[in-house]
Amino acid sequence: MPDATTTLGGIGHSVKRKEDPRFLRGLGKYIDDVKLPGMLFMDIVRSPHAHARILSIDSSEALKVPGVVAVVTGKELEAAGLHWMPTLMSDTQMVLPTDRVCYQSQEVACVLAEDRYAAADGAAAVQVEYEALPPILDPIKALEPDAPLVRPDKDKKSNHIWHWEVGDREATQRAFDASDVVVAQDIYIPRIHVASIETCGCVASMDRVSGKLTVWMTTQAPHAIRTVFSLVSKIPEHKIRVISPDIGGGFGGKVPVYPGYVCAVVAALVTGRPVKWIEDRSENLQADSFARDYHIHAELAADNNGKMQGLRIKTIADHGYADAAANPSKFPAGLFSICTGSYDMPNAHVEVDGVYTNKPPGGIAYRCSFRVTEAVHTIERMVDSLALKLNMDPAELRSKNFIHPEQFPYRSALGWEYDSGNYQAALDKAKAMIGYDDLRREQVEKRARGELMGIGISTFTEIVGAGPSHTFDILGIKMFDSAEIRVHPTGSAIVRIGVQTQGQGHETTFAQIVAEELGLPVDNIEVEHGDTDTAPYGLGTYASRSTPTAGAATAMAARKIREKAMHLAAHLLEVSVDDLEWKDYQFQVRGAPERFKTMADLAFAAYTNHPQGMEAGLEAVCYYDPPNLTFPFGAYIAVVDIDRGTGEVKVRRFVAVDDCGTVINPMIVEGQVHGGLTMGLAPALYEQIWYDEAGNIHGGTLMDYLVPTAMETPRWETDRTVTPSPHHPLGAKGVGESATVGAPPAIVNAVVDALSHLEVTHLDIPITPPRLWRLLQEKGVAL
Ligand code: MCN
Ligand code: CUN
Repeated sequence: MPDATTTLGGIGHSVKRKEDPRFLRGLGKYIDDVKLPGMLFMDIVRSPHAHARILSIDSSEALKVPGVVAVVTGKELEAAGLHWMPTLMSDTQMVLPTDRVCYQSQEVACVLAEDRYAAADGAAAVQVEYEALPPILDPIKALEPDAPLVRPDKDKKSNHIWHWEVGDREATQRAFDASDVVVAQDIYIPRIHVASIETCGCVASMDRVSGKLTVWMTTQAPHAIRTVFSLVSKIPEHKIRVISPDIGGGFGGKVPVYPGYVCAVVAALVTGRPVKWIEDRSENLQADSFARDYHIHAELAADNNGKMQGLRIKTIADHGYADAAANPSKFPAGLFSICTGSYDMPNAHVEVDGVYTNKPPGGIAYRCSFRVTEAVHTIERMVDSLALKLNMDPAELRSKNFIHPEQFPYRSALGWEYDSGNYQAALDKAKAMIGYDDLRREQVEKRARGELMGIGISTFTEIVGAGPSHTFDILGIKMFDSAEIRVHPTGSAIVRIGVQTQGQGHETTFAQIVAEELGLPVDNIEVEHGDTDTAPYGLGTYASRSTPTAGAATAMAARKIREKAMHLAAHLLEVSVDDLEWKDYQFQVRGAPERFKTMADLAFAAYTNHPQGMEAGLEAVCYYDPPNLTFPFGAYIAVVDIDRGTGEVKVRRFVAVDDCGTVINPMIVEGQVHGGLTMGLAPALYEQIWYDEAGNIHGGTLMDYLVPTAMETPRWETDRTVTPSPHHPLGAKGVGESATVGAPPAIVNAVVDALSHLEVTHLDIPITPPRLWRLLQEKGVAL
């Protein structure tokens, strides 16, 4: 007989996803499925230049295209004071330009038409006269004193945006002076793009009767967007409704506000008709927020035994023409300062400088909670460099430096308080799964035969769950999150949460939390989110924060309900609350377990038989402000074989042991890890966006931006350890990005390991076949 928790589908059960029946049958409701009577379609004219003056924009031919209703340019927006908008990092970004464009594919004008095709024909007919200007593309050259300005509109006459540093510079210097060995490395982490299946878009509609603006949009943070819309447009917040319906992948790319959204909203207000805007694939890849683009110089100091003494990092962050990253406002370089990783690093100092260039704005997205990928890549590569220098096994070097379980809560040299961890246990498990010692022996044999095989390790620490509201905010809005639960009389319930899903399965996992806490079956619990008119205020889904914040809020709200239910139970059973205990998902009389009330009994009583003086109903709200972030971690080991004839890297095996504390749904967590690993393989071996000297984008279409398919993806071998978070009510940590953060250095370390006997100490990503083949040729080992 299944036990109570199996029937309930509570925490720890691989409940099948409630959202899948609609997705698998093609019945999801995405933005493009929103169709309103009288709806106009918008298309965008984009700049062919990376940097140019706009001499004129002639819309007359476009307006002659049958079906075209209007053309909107920056001049029109300027008249309404809407041609610039704030970014989430308090920078400014053009909605539409009035006089210059700052990157290739920048929005120049938008065309509104009766259908999508007329809009596209209209956009092609808009004539724009440009005077090309030399683009500034290299962020290092952009910092030279005589470099031309990307942003002449700014008071500061420099391409330097901000300087940020943390740690103790002098103490770190002393540690370096006193150390036996230092390894130093330049590491470039290139620009990449999330390439979610669904591109961005919106439908904006103004109801002329109620005066209410509704915007269906591909956003990961509907409430924050509504507040910012209200502040910028002066439309009262209750007259704005933002709905984030089914979303076909977010991965961070749907956190920022893009000019297209704003143009569509303005067009709906001006024309009085609903307006739909949906990006095409190249617009999505070329103009939307990108990730990474960090030029890193790192140094790691240690003593001869391999005990780390200090870490020093200097980074130039290329932010394109505007700092439109979606970081918490006090963290211009995100949580890059997690770069001391899983190691007990006594001293560290980190500096990051943000720089403007003629490229699309951004600097966060791609499944990474605020620059953690860059941090993890740096430290995991540096640890391997050190191992090579000391001629020490990289697993042994890691073990020597891990923070020990008894050191938690652990305060890092850069100021974080790690909540819990057991790094050695995860590494031991991964080593056992993959057969580490046998692989090392195999490598020796293969090397003797001239075959190139490598083993790479990454033992990373993540930092997710922003955030404690005393340090974390976005544009001043504090980063808490929320849940609201209402139990209906017949024992079913609705849960509304401030975060939402872009594919993570929240409709299932949040119901599981309530099932566990209240003893109601998961099938009877509906989860609703993404609609600002109904969901409680929350900051949205990114930075793997849903479980740490709204997950905690859901548990706490359920506990408030349980508290009230206990009083109802005491009333019904005619005992004092002190005589009751919550056991086997029921309130039982202590010592007389045959006298009990289930949550369904109590829900009914809450509406039909509640004691005089008690409020009717059974519902609760919680706004949860986490006391700390959560620090999930993992140990990954990759085995690669290099084809000496083609330079192709084949990932033969990949073992991923993750620890995200208490697991709510093991199947969903495994799915998150599988997807995350594939998104970690991608930048390691395939994906990159780069710009040529004229500022033309490369990697701006799926012809040359290589998203891995089932063909390239190895069979992931996953397992886990469980080290609960001591401060989360369920002990759970986030997991949504761990694999993307942890995987790339494991693969790079494996490739470098395969070539280490040829004096190869580092490779930048992506390690593509042509790049690697050239290196094999140089080393005289290419076939
Ligand atoms: N989970 C769990 N037990 C845990 C931790 C998480 O069962 N201990 C479950 C959660 O309940 C949730 C899922 O795993 O269903 C992910 O939870 P969490 O780690 O809290 O992350 P978020 O829900 O906040 O998701 C955001 C994260 C981010 S930031 C990116 S980027 C990313 C990712 O999720 N984007 C995704 N995974 C994605 N998966 C899909 N399908 N689509 C995206 O856009
Ligand atoms: Cu930065 S990718 Mo996720 O945090 O949405």
